[in-house]
Amino acid sequence: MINVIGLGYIGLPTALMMASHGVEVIGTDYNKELVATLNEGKTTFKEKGLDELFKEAVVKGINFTTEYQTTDTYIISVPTPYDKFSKKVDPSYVIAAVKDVMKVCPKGATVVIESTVSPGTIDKYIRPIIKDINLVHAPERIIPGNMVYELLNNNRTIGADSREIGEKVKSYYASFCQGEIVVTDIRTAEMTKVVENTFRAVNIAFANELARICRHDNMDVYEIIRICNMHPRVNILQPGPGVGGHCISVDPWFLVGDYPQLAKVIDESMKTNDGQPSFVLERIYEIMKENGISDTGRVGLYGITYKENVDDIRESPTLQMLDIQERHLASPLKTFDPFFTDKAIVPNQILDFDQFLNEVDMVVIMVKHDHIKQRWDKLRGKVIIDCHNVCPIGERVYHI
Ligand code: SAJ
Repeated sequence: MINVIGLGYIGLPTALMMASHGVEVIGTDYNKELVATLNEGKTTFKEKGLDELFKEAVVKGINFTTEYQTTDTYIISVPTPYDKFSKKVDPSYVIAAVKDVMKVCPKGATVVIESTVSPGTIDKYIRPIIKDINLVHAPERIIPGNMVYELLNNNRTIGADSREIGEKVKSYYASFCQGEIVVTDIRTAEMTKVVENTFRAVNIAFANELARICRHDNMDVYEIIRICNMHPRVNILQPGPGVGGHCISVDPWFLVGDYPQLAKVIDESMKTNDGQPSFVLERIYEIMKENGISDTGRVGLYGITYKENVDDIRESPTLQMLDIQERHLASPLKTFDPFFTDKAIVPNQILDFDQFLNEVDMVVIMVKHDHIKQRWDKLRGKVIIDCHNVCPIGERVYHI
C-alpha cells in the first residue's frame, strides 16, 4: 500500500492515478475539510479529466484520511514555499511530514519526496531526522491545465541512494507512466527539477525584455519572435503580464537564494518577470491618457488566475498588479474571471461578464481563458490592452 501525504495540486492527481491503475492507495492530508470534501465524492480543484479520474480511483478503492498510515511506501507531496526575504526554500512542511511518517513507519520503509526542493535540501534537512528508511526524490513535472495527460505521458526522474531502491520506486510509477523514467541520485534529481523551471523562467524573462525593448522603439515583438522562432535553433517564449503559479515564479529563486554570487542571469530574469505587472500598469496609464479615459473605475482586468483555463491564483500577475495599486493607495481596478469567483479574496470583482463589460470602457486581457476567445464580439467598441496577442479585433487594440 502507498500512503500519499498531501492531497493538493500534485498529491491528489498522483494518488488518483496510482489507485486507478490498481495500486492500493490511501491519501492523507492534515486539512480535515479537504479530506471531508474528498470523502463526499467531490474533487477540490478544477482540472481537465480530474473528476473522471477521481471516480475511477474511488471505484478501485482509494481512501482519504487525516491519519498517517503504517506501510512500506510513502509519497510526500506537500508545499515548499520560498522565504520571500532570503529567497531560500522553506522546507518546513516536508520536514513536518517526514517526522510524522517516522512516527508510524516500519524499519526499511521507502519515503518518496515529490515536493520541489532546492539542491541539497534533502541532505541538509531530511537526512538528519530519519533513521532506517530509504529516501527517494521523484520531482513531478505535470503542468496545471493538462495534468492528467502529462501524468500519464511525461518522462520522469527518480533520485535514490541505491539503484535497487530507485528501480523499486520506478516500478510503482511505471504502473501508469508511459514516459521514460530515469533513475539517478537524489541531488541530481533535486537540481534537475529546479533547473527545468529556471530554464522556462529565464526564457520568459527574455521575451518580456524583448517586449520592453520593442515597446521603447515601437517594434512588433510578436512578429519579431515569430520570425526568430523560424530559425532551427531558436525557440523564444511569449511575453506576458507577469509570471505566476507556484513553480516558475518560485523555484528559480531557490538558486538565487543558495548561490547569490553565481546565479546572476537567473536573478535578473526573475526581477524582469516580477516587474511585468508594473510595466502593464504603466501601459494602462499611457493608453488611458491616449484615449481620454480619466476614471480608473472604467478600467477592467479580465482574468485573475495565474494562467489560462485553471482556477489557481497563486502568485497571479493580476493579484500582483492589484497589490501594487493598493500600495500606491489607489482603489483597485475592476476584475472579472470565469474561473475564480471568490469575492472575499479579490476586491472589486464583478461576477457577471455582461455587467463587467457595462461598467468598463477599457478591458485589459490579463489571462487568455478560452471563455474570452469565444466572446470577442462582446468587446467591440472597448479599448483593449491585449497582454497575450490573442485578440482578433482590429481596432483600438493595444499590446504591452
Ligand atoms: N508564461 C508566459 N509566457 C510563456 C509561457 C508562460 O508569460 O510563454 C507565464 C504563464 O502565463 C504563467 C507562468 O508563466 O503565469 C507559468 O506558467 P507555465 O504554463 O509556463 O508553467 P506552470 O507554472 O503552470 O508549470 C510549470 C511547468 N514547468 C515547465 O514547463 C518547465 C510544469 O511542467 C511543472 O510541473 C510545474 O511548473 C511545476 O510544478 O514545477
